[in-house]
Amino acid sequence: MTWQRETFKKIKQIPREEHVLPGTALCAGCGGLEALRLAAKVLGDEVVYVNAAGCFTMLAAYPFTPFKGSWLYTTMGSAPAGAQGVRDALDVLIAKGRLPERENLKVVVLGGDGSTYDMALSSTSGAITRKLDFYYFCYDNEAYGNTGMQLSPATPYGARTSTSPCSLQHPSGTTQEKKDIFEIWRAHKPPYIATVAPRYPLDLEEKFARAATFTGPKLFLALSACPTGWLYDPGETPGVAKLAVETGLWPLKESINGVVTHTYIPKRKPVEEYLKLQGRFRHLFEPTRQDEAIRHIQERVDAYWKQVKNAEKAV
Ligand SMILES: Cc1ncc(C[n+]2csc(CCOP(=O)(O)OP(=O)(O)O)c2C)c(N)n1
Ligand code: SF4
Repeated sequence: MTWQRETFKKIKQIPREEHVLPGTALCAGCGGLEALRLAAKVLGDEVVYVNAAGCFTMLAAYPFTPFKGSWLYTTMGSAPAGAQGVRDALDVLIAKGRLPERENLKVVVLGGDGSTYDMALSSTSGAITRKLDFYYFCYDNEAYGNTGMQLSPATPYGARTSTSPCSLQHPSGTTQEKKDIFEIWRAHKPPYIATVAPRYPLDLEEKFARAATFTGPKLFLALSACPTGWLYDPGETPGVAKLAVETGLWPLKESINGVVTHTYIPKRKPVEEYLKLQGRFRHLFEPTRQDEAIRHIQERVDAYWKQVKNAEKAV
């Protein structure tokens, strides 16, 4: 099935107005910040961001903030619970007539993969089960970034992190496979889930526009190329982020009421092209090439896309 964009067909349709202003304390070349900047173009300013501890906490170092809207800081495990409190307070104020409906706000959780895939999973599960009307924006840099790039459940096979170094026992870095949080969310039956990547801005904006039509939990998993943790020059972020999608490692897809559609089918370059650009995978190529590990990564991607093709044939 070919996915059609309805709202964002051309780049010039993306609003020019910025809602995440420049001058944050985040690293130069932060792919997560680029994704948030684009997301905010659809979300607008009528937002309360509920931010789990992580890199994005640096977005609001009192008294400075790049947001025109509001921001609340929570612990790593409790941003969805914080979002529930904010949503409930808004609903009560509106119901009592103390806040006009036109001043209603969107509630948006900001969480890294450490929170999203790991520490906040139980409060997320509770919030989805309670059908909380909120957005969850996960910027996935595939590690616990803010505290020095420790292994997270989102870290992919073969990556070296500060707690999964390559060693004689583990020459290919981590042997864990990235947790499939998209499917964990889908099992909870929320109305909307999407993966996005900032190098595909029309795809990203369209998904935020679609999500706005649903009441209930809405997840966005944003590829967040991270020069500091993935060990490449900040100027390389666009190339790295694009190759994540073009190799098929970061599929662009959405789930509407459980029905999954891939929104972009890449021609699929070899994964090696993506891996080679990043220091976190350098041990797979130097001092000796680890063919088995590279083949393993390629085979996992091939198997994923084969299953996508089979599923689409079956429709
Ligand atoms: C329960 C708990 N353990 C540890 C920490 C310390 N801590 C603060 S930020 C952070 C890393 C968060 O990782 P992630 O959610 O992936 O976001 P990122 O830092 O990559 O943006 C950690 C471990 C904490 N705040 N709370
Ligand atoms: S460590 Fe990575 S995710 Fe965190 S601010 Fe820097 S570039 Fe962004």
